Amino acid sequence: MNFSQEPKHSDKLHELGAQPYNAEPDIAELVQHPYTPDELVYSRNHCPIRALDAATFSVKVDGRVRHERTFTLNDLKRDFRRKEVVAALQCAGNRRKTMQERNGKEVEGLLWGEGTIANCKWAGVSMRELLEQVGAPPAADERIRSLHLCFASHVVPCENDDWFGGSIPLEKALDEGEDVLLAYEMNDRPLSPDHGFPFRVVVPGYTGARWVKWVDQVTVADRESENFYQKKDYKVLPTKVQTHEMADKEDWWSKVPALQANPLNSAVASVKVVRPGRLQVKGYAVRGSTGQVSEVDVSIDEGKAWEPATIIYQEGRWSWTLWEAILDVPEVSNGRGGKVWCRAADMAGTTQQPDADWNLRGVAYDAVGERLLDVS
Ligand SMILES: Nc1nc2c(c(=O)[nH]1)N[C@H]1C(S)=C(S)[C@@H](COP(=O)(O)O)O[C@H]1N2
Ligand SMILES: [Mo]
Repeated sequence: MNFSQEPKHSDKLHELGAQPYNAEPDIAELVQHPYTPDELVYSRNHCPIRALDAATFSVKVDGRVRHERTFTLNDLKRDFRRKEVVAALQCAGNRRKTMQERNGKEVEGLLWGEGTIANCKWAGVSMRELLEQVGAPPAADERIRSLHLCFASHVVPCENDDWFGGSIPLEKALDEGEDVLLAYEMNDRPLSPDHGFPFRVVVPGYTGARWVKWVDQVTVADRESENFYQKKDYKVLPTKVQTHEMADKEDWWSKVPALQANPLNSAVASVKVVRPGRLQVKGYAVRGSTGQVSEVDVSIDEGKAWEPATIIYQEGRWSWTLWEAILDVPEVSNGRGGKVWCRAADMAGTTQQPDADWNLRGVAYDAVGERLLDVS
């Protein structure tokens, strides 16, 4: 494998860590674009980023398949059609800082704001077609219900494990309508090294940790991935688990299932004075496991009264939702400030709740959005 120097990162992102590189955009800027431009896509890494050589880098598809095979980028492009999907990528740690602030209790992990989300057009190979090619059990086979599809990247050691990996139920990968991809493009361009060049996994609706970058192995397996980031991280531990020591000692990691689908969520991204006392508020919402976002409401009285925001962008099953609302708030122009809240609901009738429980790792925070009407 050929490594070149560390790639250059976008100067539009705020860095939370340099090594490994972790950075997120300003959300007021983020919601200006339905498709997140590459330079505003957050970067989340548990390992150093390497620029790989696409001519030699390959992914092996193995496990419970009839004939395992190895593919380079050229093989994937030659042997399969190109499938596109618009989907929001989101880190489980999105809104972690908000969880810490609202619950008044420290969480463990990088204090991400609300910008670890990106809505992109992904393109690559349908995971179902790839699996069919190597003779994985077909979707109609009852046995697939208990099988998993494991993804691994052995390119470089991570913070808590020698490699990075994660898994999803095989059933999800074999369902063409779930749109799982082995992707080689983001926004109609080859993936950048930061985002997984030459290829990464795309799992619409699931937490970012399963979207394994620089993936070099895809395995049909009886068990979920053994990787640290599947088994000992990215889990919503019960609130009573207050310390990492307790989580380890009482083995909470094996009692709690891996986080897969993202929760229904929303955030207020910007507040702009249109004229004195009249504000334009913008934000995003993102679907959870029960369906696409159908409505976003805003409130200026802590959720006693809600009024509908206007949805200005949504596309297909997996995109994020952009919304805006015009609010008449005379007090604000008199210098009294205030707050605005936002709340998303989905097609199945699921609605975001006012509060969400604290969890040790600060993952999947999904209480209603909140922002100061700070217009000074
Ligand atoms: N190989 C590898 N893949 C990875 C990670 C990683 O550290 N290494 N981070 C994961 C996590 S936690 C997230 S949220 C997404 C972030 O993708 P991005 O950096 O393209 O935004 O990639 C996932 N895939
Ligand atoms: Mo993540």
